[in-house]
Amino acid sequence: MAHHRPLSSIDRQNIDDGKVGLNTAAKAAGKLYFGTAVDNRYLNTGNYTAINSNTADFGQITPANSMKWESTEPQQNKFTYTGGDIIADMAKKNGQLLRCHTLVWHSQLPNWVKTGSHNNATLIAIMKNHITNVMKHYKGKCYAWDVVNEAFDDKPGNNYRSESIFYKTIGEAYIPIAFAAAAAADPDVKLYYNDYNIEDMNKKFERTKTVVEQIKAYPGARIDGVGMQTHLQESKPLSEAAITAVMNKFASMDLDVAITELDVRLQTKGANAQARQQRNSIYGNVVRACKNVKRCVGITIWDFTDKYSWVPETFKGEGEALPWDANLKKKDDLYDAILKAWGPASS
Ligand code: 9MR
Repeated sequence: MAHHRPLSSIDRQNIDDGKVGLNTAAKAAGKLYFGTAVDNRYLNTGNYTAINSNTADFGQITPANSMKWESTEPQQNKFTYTGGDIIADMAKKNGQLLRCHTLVWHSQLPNWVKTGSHNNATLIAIMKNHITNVMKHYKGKCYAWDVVNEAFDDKPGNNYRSESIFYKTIGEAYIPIAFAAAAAADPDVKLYYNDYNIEDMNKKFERTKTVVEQIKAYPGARIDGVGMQTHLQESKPLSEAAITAVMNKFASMDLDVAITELDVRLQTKGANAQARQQRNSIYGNVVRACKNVKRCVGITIWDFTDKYSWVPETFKGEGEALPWDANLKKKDDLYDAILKAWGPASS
């Protein structure tokens, strides 16, 4: 008979044996995967690859950097897929799904795109050429593509990012145009809009909703899902109900949702058990929200170890955002919180 209970010593034994993990638990809850970002830079260090290749924990991977424009088309029309191919091959070898990230973003662009002199027509052609080439190269290998990433800024009003070369040159039409090019390049892969602060109804949610409507109305364009990056802070908890509500809104627009870059950071100096407990419970809220909503396909954490997290590099004094610590040791408390939130794997 089905029953809910805390992790027992038998569960613990199964975890240690690698039989039960974050991914197997997600699948038991009806999801496609639990996954992690992986960065080419760290593949041959320590047991990094052994951990990210353990499919009990990770049934999906995302390249953290190597499919971005500066890596795939560093010079105009000269495509280089070395790093991305390594990740794609690893996913295939491990039997993991691959989320491909990302085609059109204002950041990590080569200079020829960022500071080149373009007009509307030339930049549209450049963008379409990039999308078409990269997507054709990875055809059949990606479960999903983040077609456009982070189109809106963080200032009050969350307007289109004025620093984006695409917005500056093409205007807001660049987004539906990109989705039309992506739909033409590969009819099978899932096409996503991906952003942060959209998991909070009070922030970029409305903007995202509008952009989805524009994409859907544009001839030839297709959008299958919204990627909620979900870079959260221990000091700003988001409830299960709040995240569930946002997911349900996207689902009601006939979209899949995916948690694409989950981490929950805290102030590391003086961090105590209470702060870590709060972080763990926010992770639990995200997992339960995904469990609640049928159209939520899965969750990806943005790398699995604090050692290689983007957080300390970006936010001074913050960290401890991931389930493996800086020595690549599993944090039992956070790991178990995620596992429990998925619910018992059997019974
Ligand atoms: O994890 C990535 C890090 O290694 C890069 O230095 C950084 C550069 O902007 O990008 C990081 O990944 C970002 C992702 O592509 C988009 N959402 C925010 C992520 C964290 O910055």
